[in-house]
Amino acid sequence: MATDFKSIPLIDISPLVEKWDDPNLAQDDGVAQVVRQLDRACREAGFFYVKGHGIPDSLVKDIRTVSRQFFHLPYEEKLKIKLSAATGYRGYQRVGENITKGVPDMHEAIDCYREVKPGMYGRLGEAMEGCNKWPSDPPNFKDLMEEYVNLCTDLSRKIMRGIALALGAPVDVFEGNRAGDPFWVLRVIGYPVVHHANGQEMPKTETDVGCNGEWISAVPVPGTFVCNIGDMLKILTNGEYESTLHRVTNNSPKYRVCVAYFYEPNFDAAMEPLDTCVQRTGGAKKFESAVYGKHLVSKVLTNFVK
Ligand SMILES: O=C(O)CCC(=O)C(=O)O
Repeated sequence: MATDFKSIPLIDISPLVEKWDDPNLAQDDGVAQVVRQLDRACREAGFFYVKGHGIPDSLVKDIRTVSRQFFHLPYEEKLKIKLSAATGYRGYQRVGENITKGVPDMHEAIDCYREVKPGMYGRLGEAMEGCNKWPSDPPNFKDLMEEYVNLCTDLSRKIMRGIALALGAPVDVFEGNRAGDPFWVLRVIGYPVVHHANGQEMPKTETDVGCNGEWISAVPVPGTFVCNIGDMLKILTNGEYESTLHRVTNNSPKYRVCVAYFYEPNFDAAMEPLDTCVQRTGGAKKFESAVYGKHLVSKVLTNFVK
């Protein structure tokens, strides 16, 4: 549970990234130190920065550039890849089309998911069936994003190995039937500048993380990624780790882009508290079993203005 943290921890995960498939991972001193830091960050903040992640800065820079280039295109051009039920909820959405907790979000975005072939998950997966909608302009957008997704998926698997050890669970507890075939989500998000009635722009803030009724700013730290815990990990850990409320406001005088990658369980996996975590939290399951795909579909079906 997020407690009284004052800043978001920064963890150098390079020992874990280097040794993630070493059979003696749990015995390595460097890895053990990373594991302790992950555990503390997940327990106290629900958020952490990672450095030493191995994803090249040059790729991150290119991802940022093509995202800006896409959002800069005329609206009619962006609409060529418009998101709808027929596209499996993949593609472009205009500012205000996405709704969070009943309130329209002040952003435009391209939503992408692991692709779903017809019939792959039966009735459960029908709403998400489809291929991603990539723009033809900029021409290298699709290749760059696919490369980025692959690297983020590999990196997330490594971090989840560290989190498995932090929980005292088998190192591969988040693989196989749980998340061996992760249903990743990628959101390429653009936040326009918000002008106020008197024409003034507000002072710059970034992503904020909630702690005891206050907001802590997640300022960008070069060479790092900000990671946060999602609802599925909260269930799996029987509430040992909790997802922390956060908000994003673009009060800067510049258009802001964020390419958010979400590492999710297998689409058809039943999420329920891990035995290890149930034992560590008093022996009673605090959450009912929930199929991830069902949770996702109900969210997606209520996420957009009609
Ligand atoms: O724009 C950001 O910095 C983060 C986006 C985010 O948290 C989200 O899409 O859930």
